[in-house]
Amino acid sequence: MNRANDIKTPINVGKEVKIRGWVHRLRKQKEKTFILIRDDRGGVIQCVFPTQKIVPLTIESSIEVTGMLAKDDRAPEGGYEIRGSSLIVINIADVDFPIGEYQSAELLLDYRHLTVRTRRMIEIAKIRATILKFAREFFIEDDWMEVTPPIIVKGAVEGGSTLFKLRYFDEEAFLSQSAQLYLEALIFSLGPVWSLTPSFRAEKSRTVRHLAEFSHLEAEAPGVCLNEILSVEERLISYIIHNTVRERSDSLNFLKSDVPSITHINVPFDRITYHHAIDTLQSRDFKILDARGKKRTIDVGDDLNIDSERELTKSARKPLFVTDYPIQIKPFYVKEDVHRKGVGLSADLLAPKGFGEIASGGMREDDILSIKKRMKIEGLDPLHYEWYLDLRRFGSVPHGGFGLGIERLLRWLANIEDIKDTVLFPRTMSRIIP
Ligand code: AMO
Repeated sequence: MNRANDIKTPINVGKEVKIRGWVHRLRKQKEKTFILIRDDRGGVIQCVFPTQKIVPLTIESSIEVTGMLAKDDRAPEGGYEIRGSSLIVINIADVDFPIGEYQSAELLLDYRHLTVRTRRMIEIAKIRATILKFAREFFIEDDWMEVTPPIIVKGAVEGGSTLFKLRYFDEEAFLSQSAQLYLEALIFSLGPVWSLTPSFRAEKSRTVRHLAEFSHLEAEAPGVCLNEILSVEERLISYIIHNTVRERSDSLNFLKSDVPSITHINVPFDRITYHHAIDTLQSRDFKILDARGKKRTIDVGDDLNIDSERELTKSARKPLFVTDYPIQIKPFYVKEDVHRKGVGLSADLLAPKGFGEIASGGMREDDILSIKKRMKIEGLDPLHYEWYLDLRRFGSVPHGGFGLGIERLLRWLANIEDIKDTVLFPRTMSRIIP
């Protein structure tokens, strides 16, 4: 079946064309009825019928139209229209289609199963699919093996407070927060590996960049150093964004993304140390809230949060790696620099223009005693991680990797304020339907 954008070309003018789709807009005049028909990829074309010849129609009814293609500059979306000769109704929609032009964000989320038919969501879905396509292409070309780690797991990776518990037969299990530990197990026999899985975080905070379920792209490689990991991250992201801009410029422009500035991003990305970041924030008198909700100046030892990352990147032009975090604010698996006690060999990657963290990665600790000690500090029971500790007992090698949040990348690239709009069916603390 033809799609609107394939039909709308000069060679089809004067020829009979056929299209199947949904009534996107409907305008009835005394003589003529104008139907804007939307195909199954969101393309639209105007169809015109004599009003007395047309059956009563409603928004979102599914129809099949046949007619002659004509060029008419008054026609929306490209100046072509179909002068209809036959109209078959496949399904007449109820009269009260709930999505119109001006709806609250909450209502649009309540009706997300129907909102996915709006132009905005269609363009977002296209960009998302393109990002995933080029991510996979990058790894294939760079000789990484794709693997499929489990989603139901027994242990935390990113701290116990954001674990989703579930009943697994007669025992307790969790939804995976990160595939990292499993990827670490695979590098000994499969070399550089990567995966794309849903990760789950029981995030209690409502922010514009946290979801309870997100698409997590993770990679892990043996025999690498921190610089090599960061280089893979920047090459991957650069490959994704340049190809996505090339293939989806219309969608990005529709969403008012800053395409020219993204086009100018190249590797290497910028880098600052954690201490430099704190100095910068202090010089701007940047305040954070303490545990009692009182404002105080940010200090060494504080983690960077959504506000501090926004402040650091609000005028940045390219992504920024923050390196050399104090080891105590990083998870148990982050390797401590043997030459600089207390410094973690890891880095967070912050997107420019205030969008903040999109990826995080680094070298993995290979000293088994140190891992066990830090697990205990984090309240994790090393007994649950015996299999992981085996990786340090049997032929451990220096290794590292990273995790990239697809929704965070899409949010930055497509200039989307709320991360809920980067997913077709978002999961948050207050939303599990539809
Ligand atoms: P981290 O917890 O920083 O690190 O997660 C990696 C990346 O995943 C994305 N992300 C999220 N996206 C949406 N909603 C959330 N609630 C959410 N939480 C995280 C972010 C983040 O940068 N295993 C380590 C990574 C590693 O060292 O390999 C990890 O999961 O983009």
